[in-house]
Amino acid sequence: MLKRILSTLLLLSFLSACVRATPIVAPAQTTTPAPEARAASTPEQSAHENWWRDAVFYEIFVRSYYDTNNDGIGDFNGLTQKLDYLEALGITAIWLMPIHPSPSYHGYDILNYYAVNPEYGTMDDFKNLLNEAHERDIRIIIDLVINHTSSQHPWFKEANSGPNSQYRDYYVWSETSKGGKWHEGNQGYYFGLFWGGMPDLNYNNPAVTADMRKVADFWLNDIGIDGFRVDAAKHLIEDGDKVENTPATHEWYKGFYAAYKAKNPQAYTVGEVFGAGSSVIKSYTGDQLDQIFNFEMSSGFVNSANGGANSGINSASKFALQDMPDFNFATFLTNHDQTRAMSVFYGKVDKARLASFLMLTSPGTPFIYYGEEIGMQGQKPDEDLRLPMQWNSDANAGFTTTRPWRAPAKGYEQVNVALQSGDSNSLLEHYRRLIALRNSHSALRTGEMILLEPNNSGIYAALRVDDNETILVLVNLTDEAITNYAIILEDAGLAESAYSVETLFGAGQASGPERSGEAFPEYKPFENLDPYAMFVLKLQSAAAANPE
Ligand SMILES: [Ca+2]
Ligand SMILES: [Ca+2]
Repeated sequence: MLKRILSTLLLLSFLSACVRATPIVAPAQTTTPAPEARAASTPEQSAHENWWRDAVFYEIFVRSYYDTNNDGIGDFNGLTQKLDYLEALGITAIWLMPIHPSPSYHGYDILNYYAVNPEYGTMDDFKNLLNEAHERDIRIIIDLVINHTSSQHPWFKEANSGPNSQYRDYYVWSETSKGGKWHEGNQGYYFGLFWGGMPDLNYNNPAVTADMRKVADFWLNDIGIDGFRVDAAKHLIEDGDKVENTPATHEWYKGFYAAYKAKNPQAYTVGEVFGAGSSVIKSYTGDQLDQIFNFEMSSGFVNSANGGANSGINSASKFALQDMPDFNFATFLTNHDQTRAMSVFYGKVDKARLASFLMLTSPGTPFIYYGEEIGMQGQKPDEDLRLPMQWNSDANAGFTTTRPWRAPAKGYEQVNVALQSGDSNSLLEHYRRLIALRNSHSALRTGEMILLEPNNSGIYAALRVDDNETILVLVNLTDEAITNYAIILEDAGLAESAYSVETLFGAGQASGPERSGEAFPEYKPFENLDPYAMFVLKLQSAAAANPE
């Protein structure tokens, strides 16, 4: 193992040296390694046949990450420069918010699906980023915005030229206005669920479906990205007044799934079904999209951390155990559409630690929103949820040397990567430790979850179990020490034996549970749980520890 790591490091430094010695104007000749080769290079991370089950994702708004050409706008080359930071953080995959040409700063109204936003760089810059990421075993997915285009997209401009346009049927038209979602066009009204600048595409027209499959094929197989985050996935096809989760929408994804999997079985899609909990997720998973974001779990993590009670995460986990018992979905704290977690917590770092701990020790594929790992804050308007990354205490948070597209958050001088790097008490190092722990313990990623019911609402406790190991996750969610608690292991399926305990995360030596006759008595790994104490404990039965 060590030899492999060393040789990988040598190879990486050699490759980096090659790339970095090359002038920016002439990108190094790069080839994307085949997916098989990449998978083979990280056996310790391939507990599951589908790579996304073992991944830790990081969501990035390119415009706000790092600016390398001094125009105040983040760019692909900036992100490439920060890959070492991301590798050290331990993430294994990146979701890029839209990277296509667009009239708006956020990019969710697209002008050209086959090009990249020139403000972010060239296609060669993007390919270089993709290659450099792959060299570090970091995969990249991009936003796929297919419900609508920009009203400035050539298809819509042509469609809006009149009822006889060959592209008229690419969009949804009515001769009369039918309400607020219908917008006046040339000789008719078009449907635009979000606003008039985002006309909905008409997926009842097979030509639109064929065009979007071409787009997906181009990015997956010509460019070589690893998958898509599908924007506004539930809104694809309307059925009268019903504008979400229609049977036709589900049918469309079945065809899409079959098409992209046929060419590339390891291509991944994660759908945004805003507000979805496990029961809705179930209706999309298996033959339509690989995963869906679980908003129920997200609220559970954030509410339990914020409110100091286990009811949030426990109820979300119970819904999952009922409808999606393998937790084959994506989790997160908050995303680019929501108040940042640290703002929900009014800047209380202990609560941010708790929330990230709950997410990173739970099943489901976690997505970290950029800056969350250092405790960046942000509240609406939307632009302020997506502010420049806070790299250091210099002018403009080290994001750019010129006037940024939007000023970084106030107080960045106290909250940034440079200050927190290497400080073992920082939120950033807390994230690093947790991600490293998750990456090295398959039970934390894809093990079964057994929710324990401690007799104290301030305690969260769960077992994570797979063939390799049994792990106990234990948290004091409150700001007070707790001594009055006990964990019930009755139905945990533990073997009849004494147990030794290894502390994987947290400080202190825990005592092990001991079976007494028919049952485990109430279990207290520690007599006293400090405020916000967080533990990951590996339970090993005496029988397993001392094989005959
Ligand atoms: Ca730039
Ligand atoms: Ca639609």
